[in-house]
Amino acid sequence: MLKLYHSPMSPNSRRVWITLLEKGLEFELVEVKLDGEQFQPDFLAINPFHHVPVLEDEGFHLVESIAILDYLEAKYPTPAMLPKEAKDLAIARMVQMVTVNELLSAIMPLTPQILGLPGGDPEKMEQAKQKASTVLKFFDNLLDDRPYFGSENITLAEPVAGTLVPWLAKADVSFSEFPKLSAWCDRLLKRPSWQATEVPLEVLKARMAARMAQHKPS
Ligand SMILES: N[C@@H](CCC(=O)N[C@@H](CS)C(=O)NCC(=O)O)C(=O)O
Repeated sequence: MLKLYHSPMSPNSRRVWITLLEKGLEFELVEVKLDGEQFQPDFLAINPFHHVPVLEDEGFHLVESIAILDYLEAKYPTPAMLPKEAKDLAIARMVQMVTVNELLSAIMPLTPQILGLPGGDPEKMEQAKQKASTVLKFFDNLLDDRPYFGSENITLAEPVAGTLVPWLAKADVSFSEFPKLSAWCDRLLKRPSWQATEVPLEVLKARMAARMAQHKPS
């Protein structure tokens, strides 16, 4: 059986978890506590970069969430989660890559605000919001009359962007100018796969507060 090493705190793990659910696959979840378990020799033997997610399939270990999604699509092609037509495929891929390469790093300064915790540099937070708005506008323009990016059905773009974009509303990033993207967020948040993998804000908050306290200079 497929085995997913993950942390419920990890958006990168959640992409894979959602995709496994959307594909209706059977799998076992193994939680890796990111307070040190990722550095244990047993885990480093399967991922020397000490990151979740890792997918195990018949003794084969895969790292890197996007590579894992591609593996799942190739090995379990039904239901299809990548568009076939060139332009639609490019749209799905762009959404994945822009999320990873532009949005994720840009919004790090917003983490305290997203979680409702004190702190954060106001100037950096403002810059992060501007960058986030640029990405939201780009995504909104990519959505046409179809409910998902380049498709009538959910694609591999959704587990990547859709586990990050909806959180931005919690940092007061306005969606009012992006109605298609806003409707897309609502659509995803209603899906059983999103609901089954959502970590309650209070849990995230408590874990993040504990981590920040651990790293505070004494
Ligand atoms: N590029 C990797 C990134 C994975 C990653 O950064 N995972 C984080 C959790 S979201 C992690 O395991 N952090 C623990 C650590 O760095 O020790 C992927 O997409 O799978």
